[in-house]
Amino acid sequence: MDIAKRFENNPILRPADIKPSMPGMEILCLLNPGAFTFDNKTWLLCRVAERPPQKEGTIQVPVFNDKGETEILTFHLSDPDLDASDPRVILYKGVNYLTSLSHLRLLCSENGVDFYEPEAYPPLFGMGKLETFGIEDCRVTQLEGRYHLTYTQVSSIAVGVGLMQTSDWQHFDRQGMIFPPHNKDCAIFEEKINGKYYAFHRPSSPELGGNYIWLAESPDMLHWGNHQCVAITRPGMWDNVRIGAGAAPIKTDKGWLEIYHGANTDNRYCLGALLLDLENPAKVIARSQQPIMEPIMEYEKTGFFGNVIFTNGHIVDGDELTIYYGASDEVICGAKLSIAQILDSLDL
Ligand code: MAN
Repeated sequence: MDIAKRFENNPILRPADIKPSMPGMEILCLLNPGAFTFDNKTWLLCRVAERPPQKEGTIQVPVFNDKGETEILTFHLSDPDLDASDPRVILYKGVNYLTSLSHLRLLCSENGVDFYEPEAYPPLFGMGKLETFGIEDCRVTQLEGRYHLTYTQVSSIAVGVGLMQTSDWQHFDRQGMIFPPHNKDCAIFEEKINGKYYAFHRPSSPELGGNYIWLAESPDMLHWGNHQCVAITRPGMWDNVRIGAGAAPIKTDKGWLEIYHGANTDNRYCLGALLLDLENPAKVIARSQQPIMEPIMEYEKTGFFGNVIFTNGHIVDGDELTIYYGASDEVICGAKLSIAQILDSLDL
């Protein structure tokens, strides 16, 4: 059952609301923001997906080259070697390219609903060989006086998880890849457990196994071990093909509450919840049978890639959980949920 109360003015951010990062680019999608509080404001670290204006009969694909400059590759739609059936990714002669290049943009708000781009905080772009196809879907964890950013690093050779750390949102320590390919959807817990850092991550296995949620622990956030699988996809259900963690789990009396996304065979993305033991988060106490939020509004059903609700950022205030999410892979929306109601829905 959908128990989310959507913001009345959804979508709160659309591609036209911000400027492209450079001349010659247009913003195709604004999506999947990390969320955090800083300087008494609510902030979103939004994924901005850009591409050059398209010329008829072709697909123009942007990539970062070795020098960190944006280069445009052109593919002809009539080329028999081109598979352009997915709007997000094309396949040419056995090689995948993304149709857009994502960077991360900081926006802030006094009321959590009306967001603007402050001048003093520059965008974050991909850097180096492992980010030539951009950076995406950043989770922001507040811990020990710093912000820890876990995001998807995309390049022609890999999709993995990178870590950046900051305390002022002006200077960033780029720590490189912490979970090697194929991996994404990483969220670091906002508290240590028995002296160790914990994180969810989502390795993908093309043969045995699948797209499951895993848990790892670390002494320093750079070296992760004791990997354990905590949740797998469920045949015949709404999350039967792909699942992945959202933002950092919420600490409740009943356990760690994690909001996750699940996709089915039709690529329909819904949200559900997992409840994990406070002392041993590898132990699952409960899991949503039905989604707690699913694409039902027009802006969630149609867009760049329709029928998608994807979250990787939220703000907790007592029982009130404000989720920020990407809808239809194109716009950013907000919704409020009651944590008690989510726990009730788990039939504990
Ligand atoms: C998938 C989708 C895209 C994303 C790529 C790379 O194809 O989630 O939106 O850009 O993976 O992460």
